[in-house]
Amino acid sequence: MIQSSELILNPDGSVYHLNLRPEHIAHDIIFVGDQNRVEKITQFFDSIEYSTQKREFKTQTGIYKGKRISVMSTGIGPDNIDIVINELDALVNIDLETRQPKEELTSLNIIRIGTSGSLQENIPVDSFVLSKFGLGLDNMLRSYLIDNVSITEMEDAFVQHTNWDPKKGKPYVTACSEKLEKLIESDRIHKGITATAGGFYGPQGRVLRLNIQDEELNNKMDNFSFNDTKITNLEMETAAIYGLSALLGHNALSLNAIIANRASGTFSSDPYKAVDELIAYTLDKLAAR
Ligand code: R1P
Repeated sequence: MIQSSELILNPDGSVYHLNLRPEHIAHDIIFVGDQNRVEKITQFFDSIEYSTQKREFKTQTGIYKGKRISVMSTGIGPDNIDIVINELDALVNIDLETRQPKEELTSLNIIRIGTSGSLQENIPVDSFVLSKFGLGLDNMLRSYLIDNVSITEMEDAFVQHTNWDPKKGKPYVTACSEKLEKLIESDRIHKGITATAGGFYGPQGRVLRLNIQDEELNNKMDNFSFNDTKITNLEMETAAIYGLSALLGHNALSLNAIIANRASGTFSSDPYKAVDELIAYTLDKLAAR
C-alpha cells in the first residue's frame, strides 16, 4: 500500500496538485505550459464537462469533434512535469481507494503544444518543430532508474561533443512515441532533437549579469548531430515528458511553435499567431483519427 504521505490526496479524493479525480480526465491529454493557453484550445470544443485549477495546473476536459480530450497547463520546467505526469499516472494506474497499483495498466496519449526557441538558422520563427528525441540538460529524470528507456549512445556523443562538465550531471535522452509521431507529422513540421533546460537564463545560455559555465554551449548544441539528426530547439519540458512517459508506459509527443530564433537573434512579430496555428493543426490531426 502506498502511504498517504507519498501519494497525497485532497479531502475530496483528488490528487494533491492537479485537483483531479480519475473520472475527470480523458485518455488523450494536451499539455501546455501557460494556464492561459488552456482556453485557447478548449474554445474550439463542442462542450466542456469539467474544469479545475490549483496553482499553475489548470485542466479542462471536454469533447472536440466527438473525441474526449483533456487540456492541462503544466507551468514551467521539468520539476513541474515530475508532478504532472506522476499524478496523471496515479489517476489511471493506481487504485486511489486501496492505494495499490492496478494490475491492468492504461497508457495515456500526451501531446505537448509549447513555445520554444530554435537553434538552427534554417528553422525560422513561426515554424513548427516535432521533437523526435528529448535531450534533458536538467537532472530531474536521473532520480529514477532510466537505463531501460534512455539512449546512452546519444548521451555519450553529446557529452563528448560539448565537453560537458560532469558537475552539472549527465544529460539524458529519450524518444517520442512513434504512434503519435505518425499521427501528427507532415511536411509542414521540422523534426529533430529538443534540448530541455532546467532554467530559462543561464541554463539556456542567456547572459544578463551572471557569468555562465559554458558560453559556447548553444553553438556546440547547434552543430551537434547524431545519426543525421540535429538539435532543433531549446525549451523546458519535452525531455522530462518523454522520459517519465516512457518509464510509466504512456505515449508522448512534443510539438513546439518556434517564437524565437537564437541563431539569428530574432523573435516572432506575432508569437500568438504561430501558437494558434499549431493548436488548430494538432486538434485537426487528433480529430481525424
Ligand atoms: C519559458 O518562457 C516557457 O515557455 C516555453 C518553455 O518551455 C517554458 O515553459 O514553453 P511554454 O510556452 O509551453 O510554457
